[in-house]
Amino acid sequence: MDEEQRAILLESATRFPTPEGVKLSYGTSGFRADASILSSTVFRVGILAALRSLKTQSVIGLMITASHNEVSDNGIKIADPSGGMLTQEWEPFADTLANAIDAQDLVRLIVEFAKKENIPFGGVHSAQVLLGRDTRPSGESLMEAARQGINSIVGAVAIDMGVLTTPQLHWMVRGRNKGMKASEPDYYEQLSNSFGCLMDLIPKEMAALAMDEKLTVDGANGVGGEKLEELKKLLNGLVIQVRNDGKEGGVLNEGVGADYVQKEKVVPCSFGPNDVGLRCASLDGDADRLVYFHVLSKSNNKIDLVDGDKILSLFALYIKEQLGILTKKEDEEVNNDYRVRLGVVQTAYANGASTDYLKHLGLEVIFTHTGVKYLHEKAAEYDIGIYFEANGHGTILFSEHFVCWLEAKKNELASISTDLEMQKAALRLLAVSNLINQAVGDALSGLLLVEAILRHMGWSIQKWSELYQDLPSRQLKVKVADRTAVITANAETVVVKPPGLQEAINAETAKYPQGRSFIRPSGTEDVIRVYAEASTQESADSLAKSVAQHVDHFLGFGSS
Ligand code: NG1
Ligand code: ZN
Repeated sequence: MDEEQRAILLESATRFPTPEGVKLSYGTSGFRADASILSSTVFRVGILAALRSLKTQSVIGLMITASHNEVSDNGIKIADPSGGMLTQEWEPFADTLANAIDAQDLVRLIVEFAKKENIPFGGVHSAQVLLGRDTRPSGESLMEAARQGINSIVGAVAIDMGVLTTPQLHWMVRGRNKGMKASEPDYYEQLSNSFGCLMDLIPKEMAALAMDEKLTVDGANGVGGEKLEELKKLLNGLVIQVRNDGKEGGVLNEGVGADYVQKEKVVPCSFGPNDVGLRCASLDGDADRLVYFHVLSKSNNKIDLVDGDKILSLFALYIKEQLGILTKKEDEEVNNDYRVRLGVVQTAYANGASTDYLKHLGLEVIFTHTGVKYLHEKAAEYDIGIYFEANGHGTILFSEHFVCWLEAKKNELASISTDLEMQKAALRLLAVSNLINQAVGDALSGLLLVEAILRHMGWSIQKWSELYQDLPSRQLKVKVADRTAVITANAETVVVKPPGLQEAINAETAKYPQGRSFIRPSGTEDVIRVYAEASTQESADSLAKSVAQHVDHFLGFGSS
């Protein structure tokens, strides 16, 4: 790095002093904190994104969102060239940069890191960073901080894509790096075309059924609602009504959104007695999570939640069915020697009943740490990897090798086989691979796939929900003095430190039939999360409460 570059960095960094006494960590998905203290972090992540672009010689994404957190928070994360999350290898550097004490320290760290990573400054390729933000009021000024960070790397170009859902930005980064058309209209076109394909391939007997075409969506008063309004103009055979689109003054994530609906299991604002039985869906603040629900009764606000685990189960069932048709042995003319590897990835938060259900289907189920980056990485090891967190964050990954095989198969079938069902199965799987976001979990593409599959099966939301019965569960948060004092193992199901805490959890769990409980430090909030499951809601509540009391006793002050 030359003197001029150093001087520019030093000058711009002095404009973004760090707030006193704040230590930030890149966490489960980027940095998150109260928006008022984030400018310097966002500025520094802008620099990081430009460096990552130089290193990879590819387009990098930078998204400003705090997803499901309250509106006063904001956050920032990086999309790598594949469209996935920033490589975990660079996370420690992100932490170091964010916590550098002053401008001099920051520049010293950048120089050191750039040398270690051999980052090519001043080469033929300049850095390119795509920027997106959700609808949080703080987004605009944070975007400016990000731009200044990027611009302090000589030659770097910041391309502002404006207000987007998180998955749209990831999709664009992936598309650009693959040389594909990847604008916002391209996104809508790809989703609506592949949805149209799936709808055209619905078996005749199902297409003839009188199904409810209407879906009512809670937009969390965030970006998802307005983007869905765009998308729905291009859809045939599906009528979408968006509520909580943020235009009527509702507050982002306040009493609305996928996180609220999934954790509280009650109707979001602006849903009520008149909606009993309707098929409803809820997005989170940046539209990367999706859950479904239906209102149970006119007399209270209870819902039947159809969470990420059940979305996963629906997808798995459909994919397995299509693969079964495609690779059936009866057709002698077709070469069926390829064994397709289908994997399903969950976390410890997956409802135990969903895991049992998936295993009964004969599927390979794998567990990873919480956080999509871990699930995504695992799912990418399969020909088709389906991953979902219970909170509605997930997607289906198709390996490039498998998509090529599928293309070839489709052509082979069209020329030599008279088996129309096999041809349709190949076309359906190809359409799914185009519809469902390959970069990251995406509520909008997930929603279209759910809708197409329900139509394919001829199922109402009630029928879908009956796939299996969730075990009652409860989640709590406990504020502690230092959440890093908790160390876990076995995909976060066992506490290793502090000593004695796991034994206390075991003793509580043993008191309840079908009891299961675990704790882990949150990666996005300064809390310890407690999860409990048991045969009745009362037992799950009581188990969660006693485990939370142990956490409080071992580690800190006050629980909520
Ligand atoms: P943390 O705060 O680490 O629990 C939450 C979710 C994750 C993931 C991330 C990123 C729960 C229990 N945890 O992480 O699953 O979605 O946010 O958005 O829902
Ligand atoms: Zn989100």
